[in-house]
Amino acid sequence: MPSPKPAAKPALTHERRAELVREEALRLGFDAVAFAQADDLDREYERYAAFLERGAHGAMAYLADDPEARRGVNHRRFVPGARTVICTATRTATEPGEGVEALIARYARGRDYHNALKRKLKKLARFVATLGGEGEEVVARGYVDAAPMLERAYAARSGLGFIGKNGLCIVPGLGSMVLLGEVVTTLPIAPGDPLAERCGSCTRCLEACPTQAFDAPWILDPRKCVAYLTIEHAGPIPEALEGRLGAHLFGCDDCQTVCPFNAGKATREPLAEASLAPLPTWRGLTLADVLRLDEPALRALTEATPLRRPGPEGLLRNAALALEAAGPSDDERALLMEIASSHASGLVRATAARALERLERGLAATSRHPIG
Ligand code: B12
Repeated sequence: MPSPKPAAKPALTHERRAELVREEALRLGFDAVAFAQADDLDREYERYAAFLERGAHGAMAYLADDPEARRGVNHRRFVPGARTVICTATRTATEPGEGVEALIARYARGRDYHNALKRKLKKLARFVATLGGEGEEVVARGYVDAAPMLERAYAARSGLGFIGKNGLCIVPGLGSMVLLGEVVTTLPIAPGDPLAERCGSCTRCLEACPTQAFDAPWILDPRKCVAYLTIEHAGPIPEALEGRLGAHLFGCDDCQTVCPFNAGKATREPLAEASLAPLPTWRGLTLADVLRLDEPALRALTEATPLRRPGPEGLLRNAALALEAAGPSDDERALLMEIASSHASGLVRATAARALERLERGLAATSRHPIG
């Protein structure tokens, strides 16, 4: 007798898939998840094209490479037949921090997030690939940060959060101190609805920016943004901005710390993604300690963290400017003088010399971040 045919695997509804993926994403340690259709971007792409047209990408040449990829064609190159973008948010540190830690953007106080998030997105993609119906081959692939994808645009379409006037994706209940990551898949999943923008008449983020980097609400000029200048920009900081960065060693959260949606979110509770927890190293250091470190020591200290990106010279340049903004003690001034006259790096020497000159002329901008 022929054996009975196994019953065909019934296809899950798109809504059920959304429930299952949400459960799995939260189990894997993502803090929020939502679903967008993998459609091409239209108005968001136009904003991005205008951004390139203005030259706002500055030295971030990779943003201008293959611009079409950011319209959405990238998904179809790597995930032909893509139907859904699964958008995730992962909470970063939120607390003000101590010592030099307070001068490092919260997302960067732990280990480099790219590897940890990629691993988890891969796991989520593997799970998504099991949700197809009978004979339905599902392709799913993870993306985080570096891929040519307008991550905030899909996050907004999915309803994961809304884009605030500071340009950041604000997730209800979590705020904006989150990192985004996506799984693009051929699996159709019930999409979410975009959220209404909730900034109202508030403009605190625009006013708090130390370099006035917003041309208008939602429109950041990265070339003036402290995050760009301290992380992406090599060489001397442009003259008009050099004395205005405030006390920041790496990145800047000023447009987030003043945001009412982040109020009350500062907590030392363990993060779902443990690798983002602040490394204790930074807490025990002062800017003067950092300025006394040589290249090998700085490389060792920043190993496997986002602070690797600007390199030792870039970090020392930032540290000299942060010390200027923090208001140096007599000993710290003496250290700046020593650096200005004898540091091995010409960039660091010249930056310290200009910082001292501004201090002498009483031009240093006072810090928004007293170190303590
Ligand atoms: C390049 C880059 C930067 C550059 C340029 C930032 C910029 N605004 O373009 C610099 C170095 C300055 C930077 C800084 C920061 N970055 Co960054 N960055 C990126 C990256 C790699 C690409 C962004 C990009 O394509 N920019 C081009 C512009 C045109 O695209 P867009 O910003 O997505 O465009 C949106 C806005 O223009 C907005 N918009 C424009 N006009 C209007 C008008 C209206 C009415 C509305 C509603 C929206 C709107 O809509 C667009 C689509 O959503 C993304 C990762 C990624 N692949 O997306 C991370 C990313 C945006 N960065 C991130 C972070 C955390 C930061 C910092 C907070 C880091 C820090 N603490 O120092 C700061 C925040 C600065 C800020 N206020 O935006 C996170 C943001 C998470 C979030 N909650 O939104 C991302 C998504 C990385 C990640 N995977 O998590 N970043």
